[in-house]
Amino acid sequence: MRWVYSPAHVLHDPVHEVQFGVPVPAYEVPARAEAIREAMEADDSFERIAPSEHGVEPILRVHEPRMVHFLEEAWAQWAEHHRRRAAGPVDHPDAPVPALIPDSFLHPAIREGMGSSPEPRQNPVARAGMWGFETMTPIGPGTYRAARAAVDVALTAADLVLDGQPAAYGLCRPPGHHAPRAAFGGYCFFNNAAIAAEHLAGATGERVAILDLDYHHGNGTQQIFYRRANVLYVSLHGDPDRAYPYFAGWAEETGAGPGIGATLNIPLPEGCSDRAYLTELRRGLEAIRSYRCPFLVVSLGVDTHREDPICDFALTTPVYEEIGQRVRGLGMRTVVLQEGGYHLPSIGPSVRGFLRGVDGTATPAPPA
Ligand code: Q9C
Ligand code: ZN
Repeated sequence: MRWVYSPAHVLHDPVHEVQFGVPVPAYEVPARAEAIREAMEADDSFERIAPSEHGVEPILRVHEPRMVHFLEEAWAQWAEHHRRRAAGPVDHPDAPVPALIPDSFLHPAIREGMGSSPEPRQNPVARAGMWGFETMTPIGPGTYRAARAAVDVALTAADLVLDGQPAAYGLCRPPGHHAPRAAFGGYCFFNNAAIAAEHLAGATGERVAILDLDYHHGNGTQQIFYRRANVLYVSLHGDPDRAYPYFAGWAEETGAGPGIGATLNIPLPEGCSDRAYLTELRRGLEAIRSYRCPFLVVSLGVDTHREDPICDFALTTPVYEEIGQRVRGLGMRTVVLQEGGYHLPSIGPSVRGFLRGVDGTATPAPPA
């Protein structure tokens, strides 16, 4: 299988994220993608490809242009804002500029019954609070370039499949599935999977299915396609009654308007085992089969692993191969894109195992 990687991901290098109001070491770090790269490069059945530049247009087909514009200029505006404040009595004028993390959000209740507020333009903290939805996704000096490169990785993987490869993998970093049309958050800036799905649909006129296997519900992807009949969204994830992103992912959410029936959520309990996961996966794959379309985008998060530090499922490394084989059984043209996975020692083998399953090169089971 061919797979796509850009070294530009290292430009997004957050030090801290803010959880429950407290700065903790960032989980979504460059070492994640490097661990996956190393596992892939140790396996001769994979061939690494560099991404090609696709420009900003495919992003604008999915995302609010004002948000894209904000992300493009956020760091420069924040650095300037910080320098001006630091010139006061508190800090040294050339104190290092910390990452931009919003502290105040445009909660819908603030403006209830009053119409919308104008977009803030002066203060980068206000802008971040308009376009961001939480405090775990810092913006640093290279964040925009890394996020743009992740989209190029996704689109290049989609192009490989459009050009006839049965499957391809894009090692996207930062991930994407939490970003809805008009916000960033959940370690995500641009929704790589949604942009790839739109690219496949636009290039062929065919319908596209998305299978989201990340531990977290892909609220962004669901939102982008919620009213669309030509993109099916299927997700297995930690039940939002206990798990981030808390405000989407219930089984009762099945789409709206023309998209009714084109969203399927499968929320799962704490401690979900290999066996329970495979049983529930069957329902997801059945829905994709019934949808009858040629293309599949997989949002592959391996934060379902039992060792993952921020999640609570109990999957073991070997099951990812089995999951990949079952996805292969759909017989669809498949673009696999990286989402989460935070346990550095297991993410490489888990991702590689899944891809070997999809590719039909999985290691044979030991004799019984
Ligand atoms: N205290 C992805 O896996 N932290 N994003 C949740 C809440 C944010 C995960 C913990 C998790 C974002 C792509
Ligand atoms: Zn996740």
